[in-house]
Amino acid sequence: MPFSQDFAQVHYQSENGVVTLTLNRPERINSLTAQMHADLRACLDLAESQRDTKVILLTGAGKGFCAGQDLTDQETNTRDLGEALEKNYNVLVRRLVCLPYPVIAAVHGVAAGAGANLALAADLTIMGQNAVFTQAFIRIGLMPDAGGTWFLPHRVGLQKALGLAMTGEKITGQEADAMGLIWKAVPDDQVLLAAQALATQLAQAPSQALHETKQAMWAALQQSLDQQLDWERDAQRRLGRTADFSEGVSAFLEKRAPQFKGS
Ligand code: T3D
Repeated sequence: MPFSQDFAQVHYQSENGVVTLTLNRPERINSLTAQMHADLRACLDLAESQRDTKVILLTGAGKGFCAGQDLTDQETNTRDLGEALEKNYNVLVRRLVCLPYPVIAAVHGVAAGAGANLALAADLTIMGQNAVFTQAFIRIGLMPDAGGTWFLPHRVGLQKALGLAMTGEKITGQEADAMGLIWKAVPDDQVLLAAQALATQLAQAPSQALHETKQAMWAALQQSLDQQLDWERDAQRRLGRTADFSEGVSAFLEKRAPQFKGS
């Protein structure tokens, strides 16, 4: 059953296993506030409490995905930014990466600062070809946060990572795609459609295999080949005992589409 709920700054919608979280402060390009972080936590709690959740799709209302931290926050210049990261951004990034299902970010218009790194915390990031990605931090005297200093060098290598972070240069979705920063750039007017199509595809895929794939890939960024080979052995052993594996093989042999059930 389709379900939707409006939180103060995030819209929650769930349909056919796809939970869409729409950042909803379009007048400030969905810049992040403490309230928005609280809403995102509540939305993820809700998604995780629903047994049929298969995929999380992150998007933004209005002209852009997310402009990072809300700089109109009265206390921005005086508060302890480390505490703000620990309480909000670090919690969010860690949670997205650890969720047992794929997270897709649909980036249209602009993704700046922590908004750009929120997009990178997704497992798969889709951007509009002309959408703008910028590590805007340096322009206000900060360094990348929300995982940026980790995501960037892992995705594009040290040189490009340092260039993006030290200059804050705006790159397009097309450039981000070419340098391997994102999964795919698509025509600007098709970002949400493409992300929804991908989410629907993944919602119908064998969910345990997706979960094991996600965990193994993230783990690989910190492990040796030797450790990964052991990891793959154990995970594939688990998957080999699932009903979805039997169904996949049967469907192949019977030349029909598989019907995966997540078991
Ligand atoms: O503080 C902590 O907790 C530490 C964590 C920090 C993490 C960070 O994210 S630091 C980086 C913060 N973000 C930025 O520095 C980006 C600031 N915004 C921009 O550079 C530009 O707005 C954009 C490149 C994102 C988009 O430009 P454009 O020309 O498309 O739109 P605009 O006209 O600049 O923005 C539209 C409105 O949104 C405008 O308001 P107005 O003039 O119509 O009343 C603008 O002020 C507002 N807006 C945009 N970004 C933010 C914002 N308001 C508050 N905070 C923002 N980050």
